[in-house]
Amino acid sequence: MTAPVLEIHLSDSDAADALHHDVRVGLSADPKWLPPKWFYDARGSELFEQITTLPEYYPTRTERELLRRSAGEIAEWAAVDTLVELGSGSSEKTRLLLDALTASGSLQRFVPLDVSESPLRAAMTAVAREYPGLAVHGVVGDFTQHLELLPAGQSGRRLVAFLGGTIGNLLPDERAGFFTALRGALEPGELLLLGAGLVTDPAVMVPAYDDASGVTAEFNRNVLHVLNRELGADFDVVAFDHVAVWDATHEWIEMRLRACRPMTVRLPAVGMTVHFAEGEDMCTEVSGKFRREVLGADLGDSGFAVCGWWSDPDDRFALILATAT
Ligand code: AVJ
Repeated sequence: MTAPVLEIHLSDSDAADALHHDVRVGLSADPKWLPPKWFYDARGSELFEQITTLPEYYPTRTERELLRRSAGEIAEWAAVDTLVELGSGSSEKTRLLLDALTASGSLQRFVPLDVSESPLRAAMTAVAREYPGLAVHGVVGDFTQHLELLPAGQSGRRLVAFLGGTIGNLLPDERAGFFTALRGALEPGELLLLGAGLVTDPAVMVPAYDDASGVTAEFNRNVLHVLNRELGADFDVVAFDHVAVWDATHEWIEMRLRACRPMTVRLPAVGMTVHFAEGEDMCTEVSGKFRREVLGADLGDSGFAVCGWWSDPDDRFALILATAT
């Protein structure tokens, strides 16, 4: 087994600068907001893993089933020598792709990219142990910034997996920018495998983001623990209620934290004092859900051609295979 390689494009001080910037912008806006990537410290990553096992949270198990059905066909599409995974987290479902791609004989390397170093290291170690012939090359980075730094294919093509519905966390403009940047980082014939949540019944979608056992609420509030620790802030974390709403206009689930009383919060590291009115909402995540035509058009506009589409019988989630044209 070759020792895994870890490349760091996001140093602790880059991450601190980015957090400071996002907090300055988001907490001085009206309404207040924070980008969802700050959920994922070690504790937040662990809470997200718990979410994926909740009965209400259908995306993970639906996507896993779709991967099980499609992995063989995907492996037949092209001789892929590198599997890149963006926002890889635990890379749990990725094993289905790794199995199919190693069985087809062409895969040499796995490149997981994530913003959060410790879960990335854990995932790399586990994958390297389970797939002894595979080179594992992790990248600590942000998929909205570091796509051009991805290692090139060696002798064959790369398949870039962007799973879990994380594409829905980008706002429409950011999503278009992401597809264009990704297309720019790929050679013609290289592949994108995208996992995306589909628009379905709000009675199914909302509970997935507001589970009965309160794990998602704790995940949501975790961002305040991150700000308390990283910025010396004094959020009274338990004084914020978890809220999940379906926004039918934008077709996204919005997670919010609602102040249950008036509060003044100090954030010394960014020199801010922020006031919350009783009942004031701060947006912490949008999770977009998609319609087939819209995704196909977005991909086409950025230089991808859809060559495979798998969805579950209830049409709640889709896996889309696209080639760079
Ligand atoms: C992994 C980012 C796609 O939006 O469904 C889960 C994160 N947020 N529950 C999602 C999440 C609340 C998840 N993504």
